[in-house]
Amino acid sequence: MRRLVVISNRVADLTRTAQAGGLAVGLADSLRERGGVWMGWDGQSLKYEAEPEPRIRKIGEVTQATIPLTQQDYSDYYLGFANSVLWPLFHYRLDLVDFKTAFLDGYRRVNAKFANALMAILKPDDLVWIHDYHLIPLAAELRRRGCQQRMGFFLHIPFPPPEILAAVPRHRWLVESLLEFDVIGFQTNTDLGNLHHYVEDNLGSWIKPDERIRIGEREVIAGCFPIGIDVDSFIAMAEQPNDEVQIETQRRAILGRRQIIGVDRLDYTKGLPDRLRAFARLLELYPEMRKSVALMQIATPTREEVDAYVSIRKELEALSGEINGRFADFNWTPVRYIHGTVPRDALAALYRASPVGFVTPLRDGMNLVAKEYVAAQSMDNPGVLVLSKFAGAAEDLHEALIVNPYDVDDMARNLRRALTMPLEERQKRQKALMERIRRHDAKNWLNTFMAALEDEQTQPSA
Ligand code: ADQ
Repeated sequence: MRRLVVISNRVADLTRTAQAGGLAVGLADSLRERGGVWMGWDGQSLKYEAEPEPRIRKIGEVTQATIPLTQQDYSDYYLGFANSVLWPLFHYRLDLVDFKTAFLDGYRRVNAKFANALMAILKPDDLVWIHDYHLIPLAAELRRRGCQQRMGFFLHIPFPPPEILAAVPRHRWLVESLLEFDVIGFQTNTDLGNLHHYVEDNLGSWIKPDERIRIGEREVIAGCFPIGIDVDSFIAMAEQPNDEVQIETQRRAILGRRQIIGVDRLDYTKGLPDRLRAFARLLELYPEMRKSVALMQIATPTREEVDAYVSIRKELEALSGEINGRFADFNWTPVRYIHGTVPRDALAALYRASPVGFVTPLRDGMNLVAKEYVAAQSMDNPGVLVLSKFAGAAEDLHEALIVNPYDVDDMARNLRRALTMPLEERQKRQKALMERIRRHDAKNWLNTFMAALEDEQTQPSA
């Protein structure tokens, strides 16, 4: 088996169990299984000015190679181009894009830095798999340095329609850089279709009947590879008794209360304010629900140096206070808003103890929380997943209650439907959803992407 070298902006700590962030979770699950090298920023050090050597550490079958960034890199590349330009742009939020030429320069500089560090590690026979919007120009940088290895790219977030992409300066350069990969993977057919439209309209490339993109003399495989979770290990975690969660669940059972759960990174793409409003609307429209239901929203802080993240945090704190102020009673708190990260075993137990999983992003590449919620349910008495139609997961998880995350009334009605759904219907939906998350699990994601990457019919560019 050829050695797999994975590169992502940040390398997850494989020794920790609490991990917030879909890329870290998805990749860690897949890499532990196959082994290989994982290179990226260590997520912490910002001190070195000189070009550093990667720091190497072996954890199980995975060799981690980490490089530090400078403060300037962090500001321009990470907070700047990646998270103030590409992240909002790719999530269709042009109103939040904050473009500066210095950000673009930083983005190119750090991609060049990653390429230099990689050149010291790569062996001729390696398969190179690069992840996410931070590193789109990395293949081009590596090719410039003479790299001939097969290179794949997976985009964890959505790929926007051409008319949105066209709003950012140098969008053509960005897509041309993307096309330097041999294999480009997307979460959904919608994302893949958006790339097809862009290359046909702007680059004069064409899509062959076998779906490969023809650019001059080269061919690129672009496909849909929906990411999944390690279903069995999640089930095992959910089935393990967790004392703290169990005590809390028993208390709720005595009081005749049921829990709706939301779990997210605290991000403006996740639709959190309207999710809270929808819960309040449920209490308004159906007063009989008061005191019999509560919303637990767990939100991990991320990217707090970016202004848009500071405002979403304030908005949520105010909203949860407002809803509690309006509806709470001396013995009932409608919204429990937890600003933090929960260990994965506790998370699994919490999903299992919640009759409704409420997942309402305004736009999301896939959304692994939706899949984790399904995996955690017991077949005897499963909960119901209420899922946004704009999550990539909705392209497959048809048996969830699919909602419009911009329509508060629609979400409130579906919450009620979920809370009053007969057991037989819940079981039927759960069975179908479980089959779907098994079909597209972490292993399948890795294997299908690897099969495309190992397909030698596509020649790397000279
Ligand atoms: P994210 O935007 O981070 O991922 P998601 O797919 O939902 O979104 O993954 C989040 C992961 O972090 C889940 O495994 C979840 O359990 C965990 N997590 C989130 N909040 C947590 C908390 N408060 N405590 C503990 N754990 C928490 C990006 C894309 C997604 C895509 C993934 C994978 O934005 O669309 O599904 O990558 O490709």
